[in-house]
Amino acid sequence: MSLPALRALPAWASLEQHHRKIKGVHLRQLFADDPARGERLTIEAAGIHFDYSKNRITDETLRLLTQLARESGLAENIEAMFRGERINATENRSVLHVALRAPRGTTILHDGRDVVGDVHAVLDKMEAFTARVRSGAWTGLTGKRIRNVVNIGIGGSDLGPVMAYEALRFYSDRSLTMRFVSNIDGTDFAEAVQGLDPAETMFIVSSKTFTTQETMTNARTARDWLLAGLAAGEAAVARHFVAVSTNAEEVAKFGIDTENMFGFWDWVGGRYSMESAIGLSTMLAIGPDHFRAMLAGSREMDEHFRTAPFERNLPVLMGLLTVWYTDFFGAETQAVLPYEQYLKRLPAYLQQLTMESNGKHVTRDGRLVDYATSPIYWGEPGTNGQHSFYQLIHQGTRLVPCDFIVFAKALNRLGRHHDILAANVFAQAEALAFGKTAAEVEAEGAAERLVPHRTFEGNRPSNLLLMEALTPAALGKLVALYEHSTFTQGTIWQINPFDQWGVELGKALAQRIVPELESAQDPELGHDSSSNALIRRYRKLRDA
Ligand code: G6Q
Repeated sequence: MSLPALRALPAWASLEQHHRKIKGVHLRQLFADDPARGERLTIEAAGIHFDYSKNRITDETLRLLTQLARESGLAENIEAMFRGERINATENRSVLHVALRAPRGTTILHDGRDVVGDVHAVLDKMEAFTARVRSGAWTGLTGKRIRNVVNIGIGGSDLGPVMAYEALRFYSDRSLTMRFVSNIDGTDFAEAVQGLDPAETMFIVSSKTFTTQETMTNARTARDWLLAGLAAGEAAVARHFVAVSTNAEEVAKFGIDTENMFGFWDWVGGRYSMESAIGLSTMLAIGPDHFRAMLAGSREMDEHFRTAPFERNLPVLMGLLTVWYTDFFGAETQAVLPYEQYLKRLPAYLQQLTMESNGKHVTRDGRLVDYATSPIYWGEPGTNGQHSFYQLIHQGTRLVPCDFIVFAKALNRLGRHHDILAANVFAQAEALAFGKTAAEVEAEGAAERLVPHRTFEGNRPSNLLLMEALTPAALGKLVALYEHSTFTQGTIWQINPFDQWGVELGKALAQRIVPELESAQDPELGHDSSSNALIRRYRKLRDA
């Protein structure tokens, strides 16, 4: 669908005008004007209580933002995705991660084929495999059961599995040791296998393409480590390696029995793949029932996204708020602050999801954008961040919209810990919004010279997501929520969130430089003077 340029949409002009009126209005004022605001500007969606009252918005803002979504064709775009249209036009692919969590018996057609059946066939295969490993029926070459599982993958084949493993560790089988190797830096592999007995170790090589330089280098190192450790021949590979991939040919070449390959499809993008077979390590850790519960959670959010009116649609609202701050307030970043230690890798996971998706400067039809696209996502779990970078959020010169995430029930109930944790998240959202005026500081008896230092301007916006407990389903909901919020943003910005051409240039250059570092003779270098000098110096230092 060809759209008028974003700035030419009527809602955009209205939002610009509206922003001029609202930018000077303080949240203190907005709350004073409407005593019910804190309850009114909330929604319940798929078990998430979403409080967006502490945003610099009025009913008019919401009306205009949802109008922008309509004028941008968001409803049509959502339907196009769910129908399996090739909305990833630059790669001519459908985008069907929603099919990964479609229940058995439902139908989603892709090129005339029902993919839901295929999805469940793979899930069943993963389940059978998981049962064999967890029961000890699957043994390594020497007959010992598998006690260690090492996932080798990078990017979308790593960040989701690591995040999900950490997030759902509470539910994991503690008799299995799970490790993850992604970086080409040999340290990653060396540390991941520290203390592991090769006879009890299984590697999952997770790579959609099975050609990724880092993953294949790590996989070969793993094979050498295993064969040396077991003093065995190639036959050991089939007992200690399985693959998650779409490339059966390369998997077989590596020596992995394709019986032990778990497939997925080109309509699952890397950063949208943690609920496909790429989640095999997750299933091994938490078991099939919990894994399926995670899928059901995502499914609930998918349904909500597809059916709820924009005004009550959680991913749509979150996405639109990000557009509001990015394009109208000039916010450059978005902080994600989970008050849940198990979600410590969520910000890193979301960095890929959001920034690899929407870090683009060209529209779907190839025009340069004249507005800002994805903000920089970042964050750390609370309360740790409070003792470090929150200073900047409270009193710095930048506007940093925050997503706070907290659960009412602790998984590890220890004395007063959880209430103190929750008190802190509520306190932070309140302090950011309302601040502390100079008059209040003075009234507390602060020395006059300290008053400016101790004044908090406030008016710092945040969302607060309150959920009951961090269950597998809750994680599935959060993942789908951010996926669809990202989709909403990409739709408004008229970009394709599903390709990633920007990672190609550096990859290609590295391929060219590797032989220049490895050659025995000093190589002819044809780079710029800086790169040439760095390569020479590196060779010299390395060989000294
Ligand atoms: C994700 C990206 C990227 C990809 C990795 C790994 O959306 O495409 O992060 O997941 O480059 O690719 P393979 O799974 O093919 O090894």
